[in-house]
This record gives sequence, C-alpha cells and structure tokens, in this order.
Amino acid sequence: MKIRFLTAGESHGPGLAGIIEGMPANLPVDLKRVNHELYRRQQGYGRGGRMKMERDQVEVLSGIRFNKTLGSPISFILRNKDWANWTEIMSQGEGKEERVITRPRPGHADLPGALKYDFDDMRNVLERSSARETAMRVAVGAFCKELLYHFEIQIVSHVLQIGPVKANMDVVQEMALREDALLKADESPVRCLDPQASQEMMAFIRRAKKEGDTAGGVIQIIAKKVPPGLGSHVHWDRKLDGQLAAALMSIQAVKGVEIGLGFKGAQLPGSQFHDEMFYDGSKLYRNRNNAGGIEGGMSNGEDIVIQIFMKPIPTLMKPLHSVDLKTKENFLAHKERSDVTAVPACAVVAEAAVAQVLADAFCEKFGNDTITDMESAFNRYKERIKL
Ligand code: EPS
Repeated sequence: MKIRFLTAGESHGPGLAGIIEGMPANLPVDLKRVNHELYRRQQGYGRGGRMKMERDQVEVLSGIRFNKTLGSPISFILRNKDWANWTEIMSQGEGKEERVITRPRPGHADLPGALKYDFDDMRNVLERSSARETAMRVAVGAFCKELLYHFEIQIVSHVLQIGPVKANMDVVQEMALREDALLKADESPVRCLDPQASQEMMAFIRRAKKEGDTAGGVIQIIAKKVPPGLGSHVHWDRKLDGQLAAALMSIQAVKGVEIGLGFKGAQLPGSQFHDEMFYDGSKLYRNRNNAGGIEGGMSNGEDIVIQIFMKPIPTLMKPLHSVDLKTKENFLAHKERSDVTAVPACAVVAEAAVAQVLADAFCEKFGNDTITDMESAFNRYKERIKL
C-alpha cells in the first residue's frame, strides 16, 4: 500500500482528525475544491438537523506549503460545531454520565460494540460508529482526487434507487457518461439523474419521515479515464476489485457492492456476459462494459462501474423492539436525532472511497515520490501501451 490514512474523532467530540501518508511531493492542491467535497457530503434531501448546524471545512496542519504537497504526511482537522452543545456529556475530564444509552438499536453498532468493549453506556460506541466519521473519509478522498485530477481521472456518483423508487436506467446510464454528469447529479436534491424519479424519491422520503421510518438505496459510482493495469492479478490483496469492495463496504451502512453488471450477470451465458474486443484500425474497443472496467483484478481501460447498496439508517423515530441491557427488560430501542436517509451523501462518500483506492493503485504503478517522476512514468507507460 502506497497511500495510507487514519481518521479519528467522535461525532459530538471537539472534531475529527485525519492523516494521509504517501501523497507525492509537488502536487498542486486546491483547498477550495477539498472543502467543496465536504459541502457536497452535507447536502441531500432527507438529512436531519445536524447538517444545518455544521459547516465542514478542513484546517490543514502539515504536508502542504504554497498550495503544493511536500511529500510529508498531510494532516488536518475538522471541527464539530455541535461540540459546543455536548461539552459536558462528552467531557474528556471530570463529569458524570448523562443521557446514558442502554437500549441498543437493531442494525446499529450499539449491541456488539458494548459487548466487545465492555461499556454500560452505548454512547461510547455510537460516537465513533456514527456516519459523522465519513466527513473525514471525504476529506481524505478529496486529497486523493486532487492527484487523480492531475492525471485526468474523474469520479462520478449518482443515486439509482431510494426505498422502492428506481431511476429509469435508460435515462441515467446515458447521462452518467456525459462530461457534466457530476454537476447534473449535484443539482438533484437526491443526486438522481432522472428528474421524474428524483421527485418520487423525495415524496417517498417525506412519507418515511412522517411514519418515523428511514430509507436505504442504491448508488452507482463511475471512474472515468482510468488507465489499464491498476491493481494486479498476481496476489489476492493486490486485486483492484477486492480493494474497492473493501473500501466501499467499510462505509457506514453499506451492505453490498457490485462491479459492472454485478448479480444480474448470473443469468447470462458467458457469450453474452463477456465484453468482446474489436480493433478499429487504430485502437482496441469493446462492444459493452459488463466487467465494469476490471478484469483479473486489474483496470482494463474501460470506465470502472460500481453499484453499492446502503441499508436504511437504524435510528428510527418510531423505534423497533429492543432489550434494556441494564434491566434486561423488553423496551423500545434508543432514539436520537438522525437522518431519514443519507443515501445522497453516501454517494459522495463512495466517490471518496473509490478515489482513495485508485490513488493508491496509481501510486503503486507510477511511483509516489514526486509528481514529475509520476508524470514521466505515466507518459512512458501510455507510449508503451499506445493508450
Ligand atoms: C452525520 C452526523 C450525525 C447524523 C448522521 C450522520 O449527527 P447527529 O448524530 O448529531 O445527528 O446526522 O449519523 C447517523 C445517522 C448515525 O447513525 O450515525 C454526518 O455528519 O454525516
């Protein structure tokens, strides 16, 4: 692994911290663009009160000088505005436990976390398992995107489904391949490229909210202009699809990852599944992209296409049955402020996860000391394979 990162921070603590190690030196970095990614994550129809309160912005502590990377670890913090309301409950010094949580939410980290770490108060689990941590992943991904942009790689995400409402695939597949796909997705409050489905998704979210319920969904992520040969067939932990699946599955509430045609491929014979190759006199091309741009654990030069499934958020305003771990009595689960759905925001987080994996694979292929050496290695490679 060339690019490593760590995140730290509790949802209602003073803030979040991140460190990225392995970014090449002399990469131009636009912090406005990094902060815009954080802004994008805060959007989306169906979010709760917290996002109205926060204005996520990174404060860089190291690794950047005069808008360029130094090759040293880039470290940064992101302050939680809500901390002002939680200083006593989240005190790092003296204090008494208040608002103790003893009734685990089905589907949340509450129960296994409390058992594993020996906590009577499940706030000690939920504070870190909270999707608040994804703000830091987006910041990490935003720095990785700066590297990918330098080599013209673009990552787009859009929402295919919220609850039972599905986008019209004929409409969105064509739009997703356009240059302006990301801008168009960002224009929809649910990040869906089908305007009709966007309206229906919003209506579904409103109904779920009224019923004290939550909604999950399906997201597509597409990485464009990825050169062939990222990842490797030679060892299990170097396979690009395995790395992407791990990074995406590690996002809070993501429960499924499909590459290319995904599970739909099970019903097709090999003759219809695999993407045939042709030569047009100057370059090789394919008749389709069912492989989703990855063959043998390596990028093959086509767009990388991935779908993920995010489960409905487990904090329900009309809570499910649970057990009070202190009294062992049947009770309804804990509830506190939450989102009805965070599927649109999760799409932005997924872009960041893909960016981090591709940036790492890119550095593995072309080196990561300094951007000029990477450019030479990349150009030499393009010349050799006649991309
Ligand atoms: C989130 C912050 C959280 C939630 C949400 C995502 O803030 P709070 O708990 O203060 O409302 O809005 O997290 C969850 C739904 C969860 O289960 O953890 C954020 O910054 O994205």
